[in-house]
Amino acid sequence: MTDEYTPPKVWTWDKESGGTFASTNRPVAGPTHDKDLPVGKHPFQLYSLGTPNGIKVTVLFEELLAAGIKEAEYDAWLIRIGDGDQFGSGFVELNPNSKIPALLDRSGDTPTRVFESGAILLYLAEKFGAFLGQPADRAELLSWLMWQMGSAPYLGGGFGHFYAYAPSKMEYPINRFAMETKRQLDVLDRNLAERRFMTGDDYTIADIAIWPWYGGLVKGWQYEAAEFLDVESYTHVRRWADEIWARPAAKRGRMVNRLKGDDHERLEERHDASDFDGLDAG
Ligand SMILES: N[C@@H](CCC(=O)N[C@@H](CS)C(=O)NCC(=O)O)C(=O)O
Repeated sequence: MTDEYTPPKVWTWDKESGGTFASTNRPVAGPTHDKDLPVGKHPFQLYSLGTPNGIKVTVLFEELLAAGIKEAEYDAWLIRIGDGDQFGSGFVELNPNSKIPALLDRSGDTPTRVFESGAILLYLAEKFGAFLGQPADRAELLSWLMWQMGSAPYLGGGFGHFYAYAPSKMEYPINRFAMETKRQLDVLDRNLAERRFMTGDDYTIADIAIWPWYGGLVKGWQYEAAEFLDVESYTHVRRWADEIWARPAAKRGRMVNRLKGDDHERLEERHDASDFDGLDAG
């Protein structure tokens, strides 16, 4: 592959693009095969994977349960995106966008689907009136939640893709997205220099949304890029990331639907609180 490319008049899908995930990427939506989703005993059925977008939701579920909200019991089923599970007919019915996480709320008379991790966080937090912070800070909460949803694709789909997953290292996109990722880390660092959590003194779904991506980055969990991005220099983000990591619910949430890591620090599926027995976060 060379760096030079002359785009044709009309783009067509005539070859795989290469790189990690190339085999499952397609330019069309919809299911590729018939497959029903499994359903467990709890009100909430989560279909996910232990990536940062998935971890947001499992951390919130574990926090809700830790706060004594028993109605937030959930089954977390594993969706192997590398194998194309997100294109099964049952999954596409829940999320026409074929991406984890997807949630089915079976607690009411009519099952309700929710897709997009930010929507799932807001849906659950509003349903249970928890992790929303002070009413006076609601605009901040929404702003930082939407900031995360809009910003992380530059970190993941931009920086992470070209630094870690693309078939070759290309200077232009790595430079462009490293610059943007560092700018975003600085945005967070400046906010967290003034506040304990993203919206103030309260730990909210804004923190839960941002932590798996940017907390994970400064903790060295993402793309083996800690040194390259000099994450050590974002001292306030590191302080905040450590404070969240000290929460048992964050540790449990990060274990759920996780494929990588030692067996004692991951749980491929979660159906009961006792599933964590004997595990530790490493
Ligand atoms: N904006 C979506 C993004 C979800 C997303 O990108 N999920 C990835 C894993 S982290 C996925 O399912 N990828 C499968 C694919 O692209 O085929 C959200 O926040 O829920």
